[in-house]
Amino acid sequence: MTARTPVSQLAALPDGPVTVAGWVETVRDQKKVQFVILRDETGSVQLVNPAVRELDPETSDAATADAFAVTNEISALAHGSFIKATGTLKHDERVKLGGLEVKIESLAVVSEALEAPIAADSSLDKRLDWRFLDLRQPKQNLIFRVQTTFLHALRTVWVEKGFIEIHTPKLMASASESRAELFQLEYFETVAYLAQSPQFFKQMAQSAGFGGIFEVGPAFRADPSFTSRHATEFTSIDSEFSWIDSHEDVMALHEELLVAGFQAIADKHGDEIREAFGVEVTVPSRPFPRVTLADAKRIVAERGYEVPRADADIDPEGERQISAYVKEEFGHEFVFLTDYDSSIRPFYHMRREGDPSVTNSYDLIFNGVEISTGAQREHRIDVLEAQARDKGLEPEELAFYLDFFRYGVPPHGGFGMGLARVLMLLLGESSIRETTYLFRGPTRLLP
Ligand code: AMO
Repeated sequence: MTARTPVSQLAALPDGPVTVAGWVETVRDQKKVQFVILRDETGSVQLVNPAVRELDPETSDAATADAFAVTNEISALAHGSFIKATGTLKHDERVKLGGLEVKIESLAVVSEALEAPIAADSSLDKRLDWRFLDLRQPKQNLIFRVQTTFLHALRTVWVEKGFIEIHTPKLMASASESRAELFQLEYFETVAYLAQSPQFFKQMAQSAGFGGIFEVGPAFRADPSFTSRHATEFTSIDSEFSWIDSHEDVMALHEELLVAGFQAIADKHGDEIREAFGVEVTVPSRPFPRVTLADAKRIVAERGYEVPRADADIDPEGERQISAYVKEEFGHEFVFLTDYDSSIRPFYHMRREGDPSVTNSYDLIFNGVEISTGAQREHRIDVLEAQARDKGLEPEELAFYLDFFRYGVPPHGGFGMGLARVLMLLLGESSIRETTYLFRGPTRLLP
């Protein structure tokens, strides 16, 4: 490892010699003194050099010659270059940036930068073209530290419950959700499909006797739309577990995970998020409000918004409206929409005992946008086959999946949740393009 002190650790050191390494954020090249703000992945620090502008080779001592060389190097520094500097650390309360300064003794340009093609205020598309430079901004970096904290908190809950982490295949012989939005690719002598979700394989784990499982992995949807909430590849947070009585058990786990995740984010990043994004992280209270889909449509109609198709799912504007209602009525940022009609749910959702026109399922809306779908699954093979047929699916195509239910399977359920959507809505960002490491859409396969 290169010997250097991460910037965040400087505050704990006494005054004395240090080596730091990072990107040149700014250079203030004044006549008598030069300042360089250096940033590494942990923070920024001010480097200072008393400028020596002239050198008399006859009379100057070695120290002055070194200072002269450093002065010239600083004057030539390009924004974004990666440098390593050795010098003397000094704690000084007058220095705005962290009350610290490093007086440079020697400096080396490790990797020189060209002039940056983007700035913080460049268009989103241009920033995505140069995503590696865009991500250097502390605000962008924070998104992925928040993501790490969130997933770590979720994993802690799952692991404490004895859930098993699985990694399901993304190359499949069939569709995993509907035949719409399906990517097909050549696969030797046949064709394969990219997994739209781990749905079938997380249910397989229930038949395999794993009990609770979770997966955080890629999902693919050939969705040609350009909305702020759709990607053709996204990270899906999935969980599935056995021995449930209804979708209420799934919602309870979902709440527990989100409370733990948001608590961890608030504790670790609440201040930084307020400063960088101007939003307050609210840890949701339990239970989250629940509204049936039918009631949600009625409520938004009473608010003056008519959902375009009464027999379909609530549309994005309807989601915004019901969310606004719940915020006003219950002061809550989340709402479970429950009791989805069987006609608009996949064949694998369990239909209600005594009223098969509704399913034991829900969507979770957060700050106006759907982040998740969950359900109790149909585990009775005869009912499952009938429901598949009812949806126009041929049981032969699904033979491998239906087999999971022929050899004894416990009642089970689970959910899938879009990671980038959660982060977008938590941070008040306008698009999942901002909260996805590298966005993939209909016209974006690069970088
Ligand atoms: P669903 O299709 O509703 O359910 O997807 C679950 C969640 O995944 C996210 N999501 C997307 N995010 C970005 N771009 C997309 N194109 C996209 N499509 C979906 C959303 C959505 O709520 N198997 C079920 C889940 C389950 O029942 O366990 C499923 O895939 O946040």
